[in-house]
Amino acid sequence: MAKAFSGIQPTGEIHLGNYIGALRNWKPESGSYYCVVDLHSMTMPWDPAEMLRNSRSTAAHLLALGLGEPSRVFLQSQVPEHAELSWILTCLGRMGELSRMTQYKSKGRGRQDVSVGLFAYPLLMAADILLYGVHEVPVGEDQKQHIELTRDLALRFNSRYGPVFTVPEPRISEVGARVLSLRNPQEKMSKSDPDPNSKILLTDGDDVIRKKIMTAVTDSGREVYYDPDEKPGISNLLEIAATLGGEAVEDLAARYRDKGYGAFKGAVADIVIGAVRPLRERVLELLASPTEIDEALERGRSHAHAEAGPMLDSVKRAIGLLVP
Ligand code: AQP
Repeated sequence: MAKAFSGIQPTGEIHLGNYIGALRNWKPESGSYYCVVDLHSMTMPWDPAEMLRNSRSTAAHLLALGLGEPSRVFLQSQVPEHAELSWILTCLGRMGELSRMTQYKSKGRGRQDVSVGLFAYPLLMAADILLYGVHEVPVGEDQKQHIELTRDLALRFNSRYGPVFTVPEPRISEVGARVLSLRNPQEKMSKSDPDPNSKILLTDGDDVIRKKIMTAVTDSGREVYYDPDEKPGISNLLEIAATLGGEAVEDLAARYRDKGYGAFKGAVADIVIGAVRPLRERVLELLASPTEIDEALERGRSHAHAEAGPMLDSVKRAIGLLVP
């Protein structure tokens, strides 16, 4: 398995979209790094106490998934090479290509009151990835464009200054790459959505999960089949249950085609509860042990720094900066 890098923002609690789209594809391979990208979560206004709480909690989720060993989990802000390489890439990136990023277009374009960080953060994301020389970046569909930018920057740098960077590939699942909000299946499930019923958290109890699924917004009609345009709500539930239950979407849809939405939603709830319960138990156990989290983060920081430092030195030598 190729070594991988990926990151997650501490902008709220981890939800099923994060798990299905990204985390379940993160493997604890030696040489892989999984990062709580706290600097990314500063692109929108933030609350310092929440930032601290969410950073630890996000790290606890990653550790509970077994990603701390032999791969590493660390906090982005604790490895200063990320911010430093980001500046170098800021001078290589172009206004035009950053203006085309859909996340910036949806949240910030045309507004004067958003941060410069919202425009520039894909360059920080490129720095995160390129520091570790990885081939693979397992992410959800919404990050595809940012990985393409990362590839362009790596190729541009290598052709101007010499072959320093590995050019990474996105790794995106075919099913479940874009899990949708349970309240509005036109939007993706998102940590920063203020409606708690829009998302299932990995720490939600069985009853809460069942209630959120039973009340999920679905489409008109009563037949269960997969059609993301005509039936986005039902298709979303099909994708969720198929990925977690290890079944093909078509087989699941065929079994419930004529059984009505109520029976189908009940079955989806059973599958989700069965998948989330063991994760929740591990996360809660770890959250009760902050010293264990901090010690794992310190080990992660030290490994990440040991790898990122020499890479940044190579970049600096290539571009004509004096390395002390
Ligand atoms: N709904 C989703 N379906 C599939 N994958 C998803 N990811 C995020 N949402 C979905 C993937 O999870 C990883 C971490 O992404 P993130 O930290 O940006 O998560 P978020 O929930 O999108 O967080 P925010 O703060 O709410 O961000 P915005 O406001 O931008 O939506 C990534 O690999 C991502 O693809």
